Amino acid sequence: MSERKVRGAFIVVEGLDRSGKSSQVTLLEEHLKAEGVAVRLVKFPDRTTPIGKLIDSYLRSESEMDDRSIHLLFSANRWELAKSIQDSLESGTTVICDRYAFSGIAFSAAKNASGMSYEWCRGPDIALPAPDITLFLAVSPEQQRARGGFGEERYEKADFQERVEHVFERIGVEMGDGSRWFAVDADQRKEEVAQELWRLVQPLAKGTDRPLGRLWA
Ligand code: FDM
Ligand code: MG
Repeated sequence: MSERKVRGAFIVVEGLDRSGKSSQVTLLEEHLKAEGVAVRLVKFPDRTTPIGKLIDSYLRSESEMDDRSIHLLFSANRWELAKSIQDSLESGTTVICDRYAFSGIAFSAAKNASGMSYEWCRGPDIALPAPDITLFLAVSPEQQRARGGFGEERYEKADFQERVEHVFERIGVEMGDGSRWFAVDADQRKEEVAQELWRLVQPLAKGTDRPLGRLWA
C-alpha cells in the first residue's frame, strides 16, 4: 500500500462586514500555531500587489471601474497567488484565507448588473485551488448595526450587504455535501464563535492526505 503524502490544510473564512471575520481569523491562526502547526495567513483582496493596488483604490472610491473589470481583477488577484498557495500547502503549511472566490461571486453578483449573472461571476474562479473547509460567518443585520455599523468603503451599506448575504447562501447550498462549507452563527459571543470554528477545523489541524481539489472543475 503506498502512503499518501500529508499536506497543509486549505482553510477559507468568509463573511460579511462586521461579522468578526478578522478577529476570528487571527484567533484561528493563534490556535493553530499554539498546536505547533505551520500557518500562513492570506487575505483577499491582497492589496499589496499591482493588481491589489487597483482594487484598493476602487474600494476606497478613489477610482471608478467597470463592474466587469473590477470583478476580473479580484479574480486575477487570486490567480496571481494560486501557485504560491499550492506550494505552501504542499510544503506542509496550513493556509488560512481571509475571503476567497466566494466573496468574489457574492459581492459582484449582488450588484445585479446586467450581463453579470451568478454563473458569469463564477467563471473566472473555476479551477482555483479548492478549500478543504470553508467557514462562513453569518451575521444578522441587527448585529451588524449593533457592532457600530459600517466603514467608509464601497459595499459597506446595509441593503447591499443583505443582497450579498443571499448570494453567499446560494453558494453554500450549491457547493453541496462534501464541499465542507459550514455556516456559523456569528451573532454569538466572540469566544463561542471561536470555539465552534475550532471544533470544525481541528480534524484538519495536522494536515490532510486528500489531493488538493479545484473549484467547480
Ligand atoms: N470583495 C472581496 C469583492 O468584492 N470581491 C472579491 O473577490 C473579494 C475578495 O472587497 F467589501 C469585497 C468584499 C469587501 C471588500 O474586503 C474588501 P475586506 O475584507 O473588507 O478588506
Ligand atoms: Mg471591509
